[in-house]
Amino acid sequence: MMRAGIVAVRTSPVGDWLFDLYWAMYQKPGRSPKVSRARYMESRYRHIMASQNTQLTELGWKSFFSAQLSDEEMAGCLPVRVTAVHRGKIAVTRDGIESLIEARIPGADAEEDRPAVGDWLLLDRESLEPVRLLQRASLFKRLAAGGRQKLQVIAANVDTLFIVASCNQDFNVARLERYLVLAREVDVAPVLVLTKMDLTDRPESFIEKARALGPDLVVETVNARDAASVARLAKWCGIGQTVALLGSSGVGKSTLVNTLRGSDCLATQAVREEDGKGRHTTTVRQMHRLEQGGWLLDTPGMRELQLSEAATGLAEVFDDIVELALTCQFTNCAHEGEPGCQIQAALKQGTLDLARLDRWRKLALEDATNSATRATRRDRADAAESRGRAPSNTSGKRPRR
Ligand SMILES: Nc1nc2c(ncn2[C@@H]2O[C@H](COP(=O)(O)OP(=O)(O)O)[C@@H](O)[C@H]2O)c(=O)[nH]1
Ligand SMILES: [Mg+2]
Ligand SMILES: [Zn+2]
Repeated sequence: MMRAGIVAVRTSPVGDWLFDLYWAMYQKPGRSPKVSRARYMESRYRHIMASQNTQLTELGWKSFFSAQLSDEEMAGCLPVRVTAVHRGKIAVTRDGIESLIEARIPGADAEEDRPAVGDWLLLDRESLEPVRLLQRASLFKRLAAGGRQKLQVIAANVDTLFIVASCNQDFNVARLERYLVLAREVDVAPVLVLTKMDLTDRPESFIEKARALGPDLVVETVNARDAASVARLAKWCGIGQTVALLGSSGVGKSTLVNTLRGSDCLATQAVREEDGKGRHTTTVRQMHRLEQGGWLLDTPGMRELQLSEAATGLAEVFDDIVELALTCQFTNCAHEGEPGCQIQAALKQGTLDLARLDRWRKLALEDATNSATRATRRDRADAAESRGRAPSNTSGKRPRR
């Protein structure tokens, strides 16, 4: 306790200053200190730790992260949050102070180990050099554009995902399903935010389509330009809460950030009237602090993302289809006319929508293809080794027992 107390006092410039002043006053000959050095140190320690803890909590610090620190790290390291990612540099925040540091972390060369916005990073207290990234509570990543299947980290430690869509011709069920799969896969609670309710006579028709995406899905309809309307999103933006925004260009993500922040810090874009689409304006990945204590994260680069290794998310968003498939007569049923296919039966009965089945097929195929490519790249050695093993039976149909 005391050792840590000294560390805490010594590393705070104000603590150092107060400490020196205190000792200068009480070390004068003839004056006896009213409190012992130990008690002084302890009260300073308590005060500093308490204020540090509140500041960390405001940044989103949780027991999930503190539990990862060893005793040595507890004494020798400072946790900071990565609040912006620039080219080669990252902005880290602590105690309300933001500083730009090198993005390179020693020994962390894999793409997935690079700092993403939202990450918690340990710095050495003395040198302020990065020590290590803490394990993430959630991580959004994507395959970088181009055929190389390179992984890119987008955002870490997100509590809620605002999936943003607008009440106009841009509203696209397939795209929303894709975003939902992603949220479920990463295990981040999704909220579907329908913007531009002020521009439509029939917001109900969009709400209805949105609700059809899942029985438990939270749907909120707003005018993103109106603070009173956007206030209904406040419950996800409390102290220390991190909310990421995801949605096509022009749906109102930056507008939401600005309205929630009560400032015009982000450039929004004029929408082309004829097709409702906007141009891309957001480029840096950054966390924006809200008055009510939460953090908003605009995430360029996530909207065009491909699914990869998202089988769990797919199964959750399309649980109706997956449940049917589990009761098909053949375990490897392709649902294309095999006897005893429950999916075909549901289509005939009208309990399953063909369009929804097609969207599921498309996403499942995309996921399978990307996952396979990545697996191949990741484990070439293993793949080479397993080529020697007997191939699995893929020809005949396998009846369910
Ligand atoms: N009337 C109205 N306009 C909106 C709403 N949300 C966004 N806009 C406008 O739509 C355009 C695109 O918004 P923007 O926030 O830049 O979209 P982003 O690409 O998702 O960040 C801007 O001109 C906004 O003013 C809304 O709820 N109602
Ligand atoms: Mg924007
Ligand atoms: Zn089937």
